Parts: sequence; C-alpha cells; structure tokens
Amino acid sequence: MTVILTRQGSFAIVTIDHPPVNALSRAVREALLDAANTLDAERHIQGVILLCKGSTFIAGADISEFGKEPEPPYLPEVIARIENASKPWIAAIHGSALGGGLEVAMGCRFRVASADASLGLPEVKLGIVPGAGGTVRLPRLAGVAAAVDMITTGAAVSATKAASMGLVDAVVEGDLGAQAIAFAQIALGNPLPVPIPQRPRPATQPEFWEAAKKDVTARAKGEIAPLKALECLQNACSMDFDAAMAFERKTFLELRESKQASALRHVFFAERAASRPPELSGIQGRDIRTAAVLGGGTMGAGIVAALREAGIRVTLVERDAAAVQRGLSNVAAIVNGLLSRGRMSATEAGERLAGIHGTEDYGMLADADLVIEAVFEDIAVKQAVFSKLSEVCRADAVLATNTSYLNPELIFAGLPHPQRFLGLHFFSPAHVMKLVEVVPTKQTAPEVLATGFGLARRLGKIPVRAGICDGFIGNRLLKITRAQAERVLLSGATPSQVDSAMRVFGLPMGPFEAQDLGGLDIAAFQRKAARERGETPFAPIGERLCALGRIGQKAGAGWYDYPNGSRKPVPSDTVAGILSEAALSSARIEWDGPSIVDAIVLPMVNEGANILEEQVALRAADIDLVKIYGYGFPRWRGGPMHYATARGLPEIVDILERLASRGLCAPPSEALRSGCWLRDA
Ligand code: 3H9
Repeated sequence: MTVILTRQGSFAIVTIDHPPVNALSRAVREALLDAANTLDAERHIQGVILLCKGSTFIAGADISEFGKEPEPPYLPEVIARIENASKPWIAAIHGSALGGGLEVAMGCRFRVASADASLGLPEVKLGIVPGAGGTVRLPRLAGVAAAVDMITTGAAVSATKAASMGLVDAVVEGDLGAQAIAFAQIALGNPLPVPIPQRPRPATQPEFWEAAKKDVTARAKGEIAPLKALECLQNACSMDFDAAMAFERKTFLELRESKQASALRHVFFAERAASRPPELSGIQGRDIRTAAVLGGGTMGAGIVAALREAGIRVTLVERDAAAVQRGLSNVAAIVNGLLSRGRMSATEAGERLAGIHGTEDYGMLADADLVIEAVFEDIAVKQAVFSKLSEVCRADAVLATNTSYLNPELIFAGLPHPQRFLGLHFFSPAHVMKLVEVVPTKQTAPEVLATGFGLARRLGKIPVRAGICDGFIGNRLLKITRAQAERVLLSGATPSQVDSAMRVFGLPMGPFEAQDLGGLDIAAFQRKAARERGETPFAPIGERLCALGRIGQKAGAGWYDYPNGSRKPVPSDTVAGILSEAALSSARIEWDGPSIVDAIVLPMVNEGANILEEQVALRAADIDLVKIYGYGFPRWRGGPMHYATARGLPEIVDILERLASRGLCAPPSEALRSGCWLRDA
C-alpha cells in the first residue's frame, strides 16, 4: 500500500508509505489523486493532513522514471487537484521536502514542518527545472529573490528559514501528525489564505533580472538548467499563472531528455552505489569514537579537520614537539579560516580545536579505534611507522595509510594482524575534497573495509573502492592527463591554449595552471620514484622547468610567469623558447579547443577501460566519481567514462587511432574497443 487513508475526528490523514524516500512514482500519484477525490466526497471531513512514513517527507519525483516516457497522472494535475480540493490540505513535513515533494507541499493550503526538516527544489542538480509548478508557486509564496536563490542553486533551506520566508506556516516539535492537526484546528477557524494561483505576480524590475542572469551565468559554468530555471522564474513574474506553468512544464520536459540531465542522473545513482560495494552487503563496519592521525602537514591537518567536523576526537602525532606545534597550527589555520568565512561560530571553532590532542608519544594511541598515517611518501618511513603502530595499538584498531602512490601491501608486509590494514587515500585539501579512495589489501577483513566506507560517509565524502596499482584510480589517470597535455604542447599548442580549452570543456582549471598552483616539484618527486622502480614517466618539458627552478607559483615561475608575486598566470617567453626547441622534431598540428580536449580526455578514457579490465575499479561509474570529486571533471558531463559512452565508442576509438598514428597517445586498448564496462550494464 503506497498511500493509506485514515480518519481522526473531522480530519483525514493521508499517509504516504513508499520507501525509501516516498518518491512520487506513478502509483503514489494515482493514490494521491484517488485520495483527493474520495475525501472531497466525505462531508464530515474538515481538513486533510498529508503525512509521510519513514525518514522523510516526499523527496521528489521518482528519478528512476526520468529515462522513460512520463506516465499519467502527471504531477502538475495531481497538485492542481489537491490545490482545488474542497477540503484544505495541510502538508506535515519531516526529513526533506524536495523537488516534486515541495511542489506537492506548495499545492497544499498550509505547510507545517518539524524543526529538523529541510525544503528545497534541487532539480537543477539533476539538469532539469522544477516541472510541477515550483518556479511559479515559490516566488508567489516566498518572494522572488528567495525563489531565484533556491531554485537556481538547488540548495535546500531549514524549516526555520522556510518559516521566515513564508514557505512554512509553522515549525513544530513533538508528534508531527498531532501537531499538524492542532495547527489545522486553529487555522481552519480563520479565513483561509488565498490559493497561490490567485495571488498577484510579484513585481520586479528589469535590473533585478539582469543582475540575476549575470550571477547565474557566472556560477553555471556550462550547465544549462540554472539559466533555464531563471527564465521560468522570470516568466512566472510576467505571465499569468497558467501560461507560466505551461512554459515551465515545456522546459522541464525538454531538459529531461537532455545529455546534461542524463549525465547528472548517472552521477546521482553512481554516488549512491559507490558507497555500497556489493561484496560488503550485510557487513557492518566498526564504530569509530576516537581516531589518530600521524603527520600534521597539509594532508594530515586536513584529515584531522575532516574528522573533527564529524565529531570524532583526534590525537595528532608528530615526530617531535616542534612538529606537533606546527601540525596543530596547521589545523588551527583551517578552523580559523572557516570561522572567518562565517562557516562556524567561535564556540564551534573552540570545540573543534579542543577535541584535538597533539603528542609525539605513540603510547597515546593505545586506545584509538582508527589511525590514519599521513607522513612523508617514502616506503621506509611508512613501514617504520606501521611497525611502531603494530606494537602500541589495540589488535582490533583499524590502521590506514593515506599513501597516494606506494603499494599498501608492501607498507604493511610482515606485520601482525594483517586483516586490520587498508589504504584511505584522501585528496588535498582533505577537509574540502569529497573523494576518498578506499584501498583494501588481499588480507583486509571485510568489516575493516566496511569501516573505511562507513568513515568516509560519516565525513560526508564519496568513497570509491580502488585496487592496488601505481596511483590507484585517480593518480593513474592524472599521469595520463599530464603526459597528454605535454604531448599536445610538443606538437604545437601553447600552455594557455591547452588550459583555456580544458576550462571551456568545464574544468575549473587547465592542467598547467593546476600544476603551477600545486607545485611541479611534487610530480617531479613522484617521477623520480617511478624511475627508481624502472618506469619511464613522460614529462620532458616538466623536467626541464623543474631543472630551471620553475616549480610553479611558489617560485614565481612555472608553466607561466608570476611577476612580482602575482597569482595571475602570464605566458612565459622562457617556456615558449623551451617548447619551440623541444618541438622541432615533432610534427606540428593546428590545434583547436575541441581537438585539444579529445587528445587529453580520450586517452584517459582508454586508461579507464584498462583500469576496469584489471578490476582496479569496480565500475565505470566509480572512475567517473573519482574524476568529478577528486579532480573537478564537470559533473554535468557525467565523468569521462559516461562522456565517452554517451559520445559513442566507435568515434572514441577512431579518434584515438588517429592520434596514436601520429605518436600522440597509446593506441586504443582491447578493453576500450570491446567496451568492457558496457558488457554487464
Ligand atoms: C523532481 O522532483 C522533479 C519535479 O520538479 C518534477 C516532476 C514532474 N527518486 O540519498 P540516499 C533513492 S526531481 C528515486 O542514499 P539519504 C536512492 O537512489 C527530484 N530514488 O538517502 C537510494 O536508493 P538505493 C528532486 C531516489 O537518506 C535511496 O533512495 N529530488 C530518490 O542519504 C536512499 O537515498 C531530489 O533530487 C528519488 N527522488 O538522503 C532528491 N531519492 O538505496 C534526491 C533518493 O537503491 N534525494 N532515492 O541506492 C536526496 O537528496 C536524498 O536521497 C535524500 C535522502 C536527502 C532524500
């Protein structure tokens, strides 16, 4: 039963019970329509309370229906029926009222919400606009400025904020159903508010829309939906209700079919699947109450800040008293940064810092549930650290390395209780970046792996399972990107051309700007280690720049010049000179933006296919998440594997063959040609 009808005195209670999130599937829409028809005919009923079972109010339309033809009854009709019911409906909101869920609530005459509820129209995050009156009703109810803000960002607001905007009529504590009835008993004794469609259009000035358009365009960075949503909102303020509804619905249906919406739906489901690898089904992770982090550098301090944000007490261990102080200052700098940007109160900042204990004494780790090592990327140093940890930590403590390139099995080799070790690879800055690669060894116990996934989720991060290879998933792909970017330079493009092409594609930064920001010395160090392992990393120009001390912004010079301490990249004559010398023997190509992007992104897809064939990644969608959350690949393109699949593999293979024939990348692999990830899709 998806919708249950009960009566309590002169009130009817319509309860939606449709796990997991009471999404508005066809069955729910039909049942709501039936309920409105039934209750209108019951003379003794005075009002209808709309409640939901489970953890949330209606979380929106059923996203899994979006790939198919819409089926009647359509949501706008259902909402219009509720809005025009002869008995006023009162939405009783707990959890999240999102998308179609909030649209249904706005079709009710009143909205009552639990204090911990949130309300939002997140459709733009799925590449669409609200499709059942959200852009038309919200401005009439909560004002245009608030509606533009909520709808074009997709951000939800708390119940209290919603009440201050007029979106919610009462915020209640205690039993929601009882409180909603108590509210209704008073509210229905007074004249009813005018139904939203009959309220006047909010008045706006042209300057308001000009400023909003400028702002939304700057934020959208290639995404279509936020600008389309703004257009709907503007129409809602200039057209009559029905015309604005029709325009919104048409826009919704068009966008629902778009490539961007398909990519964003793919990411939505990928995010949820990633945190639950099939092998961990039914396995519980351990509870983490106290944690320790070894190393208080940039990475260690970021991990400490992330753990504290999740309320976990942390011991920060460094090798001597001075290093402990530096580590604590690094964490304090992060927390103070959040404080000064208004992201937390002074009390919260104080609590965050008070929950950290700095020490050089490994003995303090005897009771830690989890230890994360973030020391220097050197195998001998890491082996020594884990050998000491094995002596002092409880046998059931989970011990994790944050290595980005080294083989965790070698780091843990020969230590007792091998089932408790794993890799937890955070991305820098660790308190900001959402990706964590979770890397089991052959001996990691399932509940230890589940603990890694559980921890990442608790920190609000996206965990992706990665197998052991050089660089796991993310850095292995990064190596390809960087090598390709240099190959493009060697055949005639400039760093600015490459960076600009990648930004136009949707990345926040091009590969050379990014290297200058992070420092070329880090990659040089990794290449040196790779050479010591007998590999031959490709970075001829990067090596020459490092040899000249051009290691990026911190040196005032890298791929670009940064005169007088500026952070604005200026094309460099020195680099141009090096490139013209180095490029002499290579065939020159007249590069344009799209072909630069192909030469960088498609070899990454080829490597992604190899990664899947080797089972280093479980799913193509996991690779997409790694690139989106670890490296800023545009979410609305769905990640590199989705992008390539949507474009069509034959075209990708063809382009790679042409590039390979000119020595500009490796030829397409068998894994790519066969579309190995599509076999089980
Ligand atoms: C819309 O409403 C368009 C309308 O304007 C127009 C219509 C005409 N549909 O996130 P969780 C599944 S667009 C289908 O892990 P949480 C999810 O896949 C929609 N399935 O839980 C997962 O399944 P599984 C606008 C959905 O507690 C399970 O539920 N609404 C939907 O961390 C649990 O999800 C949104 O964009 C859905 N709408 O967070 C809201 N939502 O177990 C999207 C969830 O098989 N949803 N599932 O992997 C959310 O933001 C979160 O799910 C929510 C709960 C905050 C509600």
